[in-house]
Amino acid sequence: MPKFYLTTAIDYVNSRPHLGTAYEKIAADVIARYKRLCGVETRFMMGNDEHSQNVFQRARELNKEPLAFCDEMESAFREVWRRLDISFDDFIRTTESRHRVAVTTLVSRIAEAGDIYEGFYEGWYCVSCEAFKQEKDLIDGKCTVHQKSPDWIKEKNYFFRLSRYQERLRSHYEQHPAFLEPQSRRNEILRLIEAGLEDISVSRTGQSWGIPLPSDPESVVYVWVDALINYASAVGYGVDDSLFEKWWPADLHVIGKDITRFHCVVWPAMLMSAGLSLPRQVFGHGWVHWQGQKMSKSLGTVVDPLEAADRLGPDPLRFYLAKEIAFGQDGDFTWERFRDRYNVDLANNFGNLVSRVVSMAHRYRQGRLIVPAREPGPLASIATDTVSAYRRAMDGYALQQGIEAVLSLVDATNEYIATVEPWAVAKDPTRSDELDRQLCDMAESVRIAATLLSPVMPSACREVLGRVGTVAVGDSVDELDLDRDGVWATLPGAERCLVKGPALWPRLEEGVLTMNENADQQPVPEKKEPVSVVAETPSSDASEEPLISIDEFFKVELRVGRVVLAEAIPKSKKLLRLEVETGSGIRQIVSGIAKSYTPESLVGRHVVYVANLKPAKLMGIESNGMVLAATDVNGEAVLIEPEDVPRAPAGSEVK
Ligand code: ME8
Repeated sequence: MPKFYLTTAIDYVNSRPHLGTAYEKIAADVIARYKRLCGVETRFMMGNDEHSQNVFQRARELNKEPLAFCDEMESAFREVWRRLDISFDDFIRTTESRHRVAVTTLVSRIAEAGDIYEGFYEGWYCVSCEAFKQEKDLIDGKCTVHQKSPDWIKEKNYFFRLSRYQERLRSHYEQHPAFLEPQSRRNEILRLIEAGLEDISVSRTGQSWGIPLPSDPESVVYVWVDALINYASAVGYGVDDSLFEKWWPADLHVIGKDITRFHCVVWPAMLMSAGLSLPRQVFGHGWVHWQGQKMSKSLGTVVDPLEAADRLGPDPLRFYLAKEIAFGQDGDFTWERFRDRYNVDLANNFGNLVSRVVSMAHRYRQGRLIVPAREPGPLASIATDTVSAYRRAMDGYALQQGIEAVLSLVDATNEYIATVEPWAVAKDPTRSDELDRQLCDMAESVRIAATLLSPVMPSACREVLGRVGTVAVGDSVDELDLDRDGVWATLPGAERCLVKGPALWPRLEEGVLTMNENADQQPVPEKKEPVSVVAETPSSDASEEPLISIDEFFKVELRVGRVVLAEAIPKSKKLLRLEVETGSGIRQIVSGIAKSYTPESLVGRHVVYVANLKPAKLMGIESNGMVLAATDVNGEAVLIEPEDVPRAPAGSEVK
């Protein structure tokens, strides 16, 4: 069985994860889940980088022992990763003894190779980067990443003969053009190597927080050297030879572009010196930007990933980050864009398709589809091409393109439904076989789309697969296998039971997720309650909802009203403001029927409305009630009107 060892950068724990660090873990998780979907034995490793001065200082500020503080932060990090559904196989902390053994062993091997010597360092050091800086790295005397003035330090240091590896590194890049992706990063690093490498400090003196240098326990190993070795210690280096032999070298290190130099110059040179194989590939992803600059804890420009996941769900967040930020490039996060993409891609597109397919299967076939002996329709070949395009993209870590490929299958399926009009076919009993074929093909298309999107949205796709009758709801997507499940199923006679459920991604109205750009950079939700859902797509029958008693039903006061005024609400595509004559006065109701009715067509019409609903504000306008409408197969609203208006004028009770 092929295998794949994948790592992310290990995080400094001086503060909690933010959306930028979470982006990296989500992207790596999509890759890990994709590999597993392809049947590859995968080891996905994450962890915490604890021997940083920042961590030590933060613990002191909080009056805590550094290790106790790191223990607390481990729980906080694990909780965030759990809530974002990150499927790491192991989690390493640099204060663990397995790591200490690995660092001691590897640094000793480098020393034995004659590559460590004693010297003296006088120069700049940026604690936020944990990096020695040269004048040329600073702008206006400040570190360009953290915009802070570095410290001037003078201390005894041990140096690593990095310069000795310049030629070997250059030839490694030549022989392994894919060692560092994307290509722009590779060019940057090659220029750096060709400009000449200087030896680097690998120890710090006068510090107690760290792993003692084997040759001089008065010094500690420089935190970056310590941290890089985690990739080896996580698979047993120096502790468990058979584990190490099985997994080393790593297939892919996923890291941010700011730390490529450490991973693509220092780390390979350390491995060369210690006589170990080099990782097969390093991918330097871009930054998540917030208001035009890198989201960063030291700059204080962060969004809490749990806040984002709580708003719309972890799957929509994973989807947004993987689709909207091309892997390898920088990309923006804004609350407005997050909401808009959610509405367009998930609520209106994929979610709506799932609802329509399930709804039609129930309307025309009681939810039970039997694959007919007829040839599959045009969706079969589109789906097959989609699977190939998806594989090509995902194999090259073009996550965005992989997702786009699946969305094009979703679009094609929506278009197919609009073209073949199953509702018209259903009216003709002689075309029953044709309808069976159409329903099966649509369901099959949704199944393939959900299978392919499962690495991105594991829990939502499990739900979708359950609804189209392929995975018992509750089963995990971990059992999926792309070779088997990414193939269009054509077995005549096979049965599939589709399951109804509530809207997967209820559409959000404008204003539900807004951001006060000038406030303390935290989202300002208008309300925490369920978001306003208008013109819901057809979903479940009353028979599937929990039953209510007649007394409960009578609590709802339904009345006939007559629309006397209707007007559009600025900036809302869905809402109309209605004034409704109730028999005893005029009442203002905001209704989500703008897509189905023009304001003019409503004036003078009789409607049924809920009269005892608590007032609510929609787009800042108070609504005193709710107009009732059915939804047709396309999700359009169809108003409920009394059949005989003169006998049931405005004010009449409806039971
Ligand atoms: O660098 N967008 O830890 P860290 C995207 N401990 N990625 C971002 C980001 C943003 N706005 N901000 C940070 C460290 N990252 C070291 C790594 S590995 C041996 C040691 C990425 O907590 C960053 O590039 O500062 C890095 O890959 C990861 O988050 C952890 O950053």
